[in-house]
Amino acid sequence: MVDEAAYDRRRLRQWLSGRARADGVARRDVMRLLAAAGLATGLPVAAARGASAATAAAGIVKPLPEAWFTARGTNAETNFAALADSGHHTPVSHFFVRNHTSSPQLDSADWALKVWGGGLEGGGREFSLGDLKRLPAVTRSCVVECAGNGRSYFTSQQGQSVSGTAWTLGAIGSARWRGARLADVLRLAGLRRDAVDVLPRGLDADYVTADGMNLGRVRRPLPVAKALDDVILAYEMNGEPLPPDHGAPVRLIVPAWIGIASIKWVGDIEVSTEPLFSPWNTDFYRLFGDAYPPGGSTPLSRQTIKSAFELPWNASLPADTSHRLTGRSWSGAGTIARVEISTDAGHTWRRARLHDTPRRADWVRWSASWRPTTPGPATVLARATDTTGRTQPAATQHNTQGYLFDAVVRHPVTVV
Ligand SMILES: Nc1nc2c(c(=O)[nH]1)N[C@H]1C(S)=C(S)[C@@H](COP(=O)(O)O)O[C@H]1N2
Ligand SMILES: [Mo]
Repeated sequence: MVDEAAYDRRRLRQWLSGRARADGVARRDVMRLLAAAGLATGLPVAAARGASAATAAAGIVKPLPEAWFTARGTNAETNFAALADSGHHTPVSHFFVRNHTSSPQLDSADWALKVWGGGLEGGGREFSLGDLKRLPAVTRSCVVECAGNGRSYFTSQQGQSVSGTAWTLGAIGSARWRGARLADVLRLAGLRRDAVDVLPRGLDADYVTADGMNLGRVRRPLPVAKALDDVILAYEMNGEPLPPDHGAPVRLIVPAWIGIASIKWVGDIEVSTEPLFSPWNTDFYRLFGDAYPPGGSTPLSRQTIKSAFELPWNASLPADTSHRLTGRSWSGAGTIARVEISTDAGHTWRRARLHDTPRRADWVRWSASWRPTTPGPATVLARATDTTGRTQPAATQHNTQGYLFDAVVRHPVTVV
């Protein structure tokens, strides 16, 4: 970018328009904000957006074409319909982004991971990217999925109010991650036998809540047992160096756990012989509400079970034509055992055909054919069951922050 000032102005405009749509800020407020920032002289927000056919989310580096993404504030949701003809893994170009602030662009030559704390023998250790690459590399295919994925259905399907980003089902992606084992790094750093928690922390900016509280850098404790099991310090995604929006140069990948565990742009890891806390395991990422204790549930760890059609919301499907309905299902507990489809709002169900060998912490693609006959509105449903015997229910127990929605989503279509 040659003209840095112009770039900054464009970014701020994008940020304002993204925020406007995410928060329902009236256009007049956006214009007031723009005026305050001295930017109201240029294009109106809507025109700036239309011109590029890209959607704007503050602080995201990669392009966000409207066909592939829905911007939600500082985040970008993958449109499931855009995955219809892609392979098992989500291309980096289509992978959802969930940022508390914005993607920092770090220089990997300057980057180092500091491992420190009372849970280590000795004074800790630093690892450069080269150091990590010299350790045995592991490759793992798994999803990263936000704990709030599907949150909007608490409201649209169950009539309940919840706080947080109103995701549909696209706050998930699957990739082939490659990196060093966190277990190897912790052992080289002198992990003590009585260590209980590790606390990875991102190098992105401090997170300041809507009401102005600075919560510091994004960080969430992880029990040592999980850290030693299958966690990766990933430096590659789908065979390429990790891109800026997904945590370059190095992020954690914590298979089967909620997305917040997979800290991006990791800069340091505290190791402790005492349980550790941060707002991300005390206030956020616990279940609060009528069905839960006053202090909330225990901190969330594993993801739940979900299914999604690769079909636009309110898709039009011609009658008396055979359609191949496709989609994906996943579970944080077992692997997917079966997927059932209903094209009559849940009265009758039939098995979908699976197109991947179900694997732990990853999704499976599936398909089912449907030849609708009667024009008019219809509802299609997909319901997965995993190998622990868990089946997606008709409704999810409410929690105030709208985490872990697992109910069958009622997907409207119109037969024409
Ligand atoms: N440092 C840092 N790590 C982070 C986040 C963040 O904002 N900062 N967001 C978390 C959340 S809530 C999710 S769901 C995943 C999203 O990963 P992605 O943006 O690569 O899809 O990253 C997690 N790691
Ligand atoms: Mo998340």
